Amino acid sequence: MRDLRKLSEWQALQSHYHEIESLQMRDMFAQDKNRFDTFSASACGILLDYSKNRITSETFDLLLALARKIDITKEAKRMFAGERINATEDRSVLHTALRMPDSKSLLVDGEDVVKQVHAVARHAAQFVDKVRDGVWTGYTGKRIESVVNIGIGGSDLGPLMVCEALKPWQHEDLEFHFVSNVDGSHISEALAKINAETTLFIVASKTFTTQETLANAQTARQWFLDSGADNSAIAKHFVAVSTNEKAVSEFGIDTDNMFRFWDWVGGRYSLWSSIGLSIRLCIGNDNFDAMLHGAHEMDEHFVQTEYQHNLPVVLALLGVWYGNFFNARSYVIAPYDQYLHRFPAYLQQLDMESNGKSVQMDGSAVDYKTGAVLWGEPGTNGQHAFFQLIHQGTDLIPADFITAAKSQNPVGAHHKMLLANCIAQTEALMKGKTLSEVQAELRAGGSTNEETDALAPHKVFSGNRPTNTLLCEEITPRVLGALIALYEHKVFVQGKIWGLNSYDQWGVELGKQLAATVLQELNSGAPGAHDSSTSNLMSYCIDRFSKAT
Ligand code: G6Q
Repeated sequence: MRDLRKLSEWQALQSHYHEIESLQMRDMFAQDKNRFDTFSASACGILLDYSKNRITSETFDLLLALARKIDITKEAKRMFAGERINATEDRSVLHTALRMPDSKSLLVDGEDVVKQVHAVARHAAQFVDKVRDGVWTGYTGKRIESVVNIGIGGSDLGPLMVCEALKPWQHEDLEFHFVSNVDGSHISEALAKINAETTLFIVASKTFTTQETLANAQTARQWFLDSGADNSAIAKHFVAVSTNEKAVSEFGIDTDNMFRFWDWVGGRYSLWSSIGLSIRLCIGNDNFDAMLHGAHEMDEHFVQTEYQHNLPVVLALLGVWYGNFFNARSYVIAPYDQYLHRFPAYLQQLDMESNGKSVQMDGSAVDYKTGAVLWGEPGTNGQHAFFQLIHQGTDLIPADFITAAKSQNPVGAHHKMLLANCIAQTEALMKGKTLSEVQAELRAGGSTNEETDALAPHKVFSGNRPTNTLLCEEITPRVLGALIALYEHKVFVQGKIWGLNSYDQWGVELGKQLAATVLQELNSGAPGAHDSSTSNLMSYCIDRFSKAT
């Protein structure tokens, strides 16, 4: 067992924290005109400004020393080479192989996985071209107009987030729906908007055993048959993305229409694989390839770049700095880009499912905090809602602001207003507003001394609230690929520092089992032996079921 808190590098950070805890960023900026140059880095089209953090050069050196101690690059190379770093599932973790160019090769257990990846990608690309060009038609000969991706968790959040993020690249004759929730309202709302003759359903499930996805897929199939189509038409309208050929076939989908991937692709890391079929259909193969290319560039940056200029390493170290030393328990993602509105939800799964763990690789319990609660909404909306707490609440909540200099929809002055808000928020969070500044402002506005004394404390902003800004020229497929890979590797680095297996998800597996008994008893109308809360909740529902019929 590695005792993180006993490492000399960790203890040095702990003592240093007490020394710099009260330093104000506004003073550090005033004293060092080059602070931005010192604490910013660029790679793969992304500028990371991390100067508005509560760090000095010494802090940063100590954080880098921790990264060196953990030997992040060595660990990353083990992952990239296909070592079975997901020990609890005895699997390699090779989402990086999904974006390697076909000129490369990677032998894992004697197989060249890059060759396999590109063979499957070609299969998907051919299908995608046929659908987008109207060559693949529905059973009545009409071209496909609607695509419904049925999947949940990693088989939903990534594709949905990217299709939204890259909407300006969406095929103009195709519309997309994503159905994930087992709540019948989700599939019903989608089915109400589509025409069976012109719809393609993608059933996306790595295991093809996930209850919600199978229930939604069954409902979609029945709706399709009820619309007048017969079984032979299913092959034209239902395709699967899975690693489980047997279950796909049992469901009734022709395995010729199945797009494969591998158990070494984790669900939340799978958008680069066949799980990205809906993305390919949405933005086309060339744009999908550009996204892969951007991600691959970030992979290379991550393994080749020294730590102080390495974007994933820097972001990860800053997260550890606040989480473990300042005891920050949550972390905000604020994309100032409406198309990135699902990015926080996507990152929530990526980060919290990967590092929401409390045992180390060897099973020993950690005695330090691990993954933070991650949340967020696009700016400027967040400013009119939860930003109040970030500015004046009692918690320290670090935030990543993500934006682009160019808009996909340059309407009037909108984009400059968006950027002004984004930049001004980070400045305000850093500087705050002191009591004397507030008093001077109030007096200048004509307030009496009494009024000033009463109001001033409410208008004080402590400031010193850390932010990173991730700025790019434009959110293109390539930049988005790099941005996603950046966060994937940030999660990897933090997982390594905390000694976790970031690639299993036993909490999700539990959820997959838990409902079975309750469902059986709801069906039978007789709650079994449970605690009084569980029994009464079930009885309430059973009672209402009978009244409804
Ligand atoms: C992701 C998780 C989880 C998974 C879903 C769907 O890393 O494992 O979110 O993606 O539970 O699983 P299937 O793709 O197997 O249906």
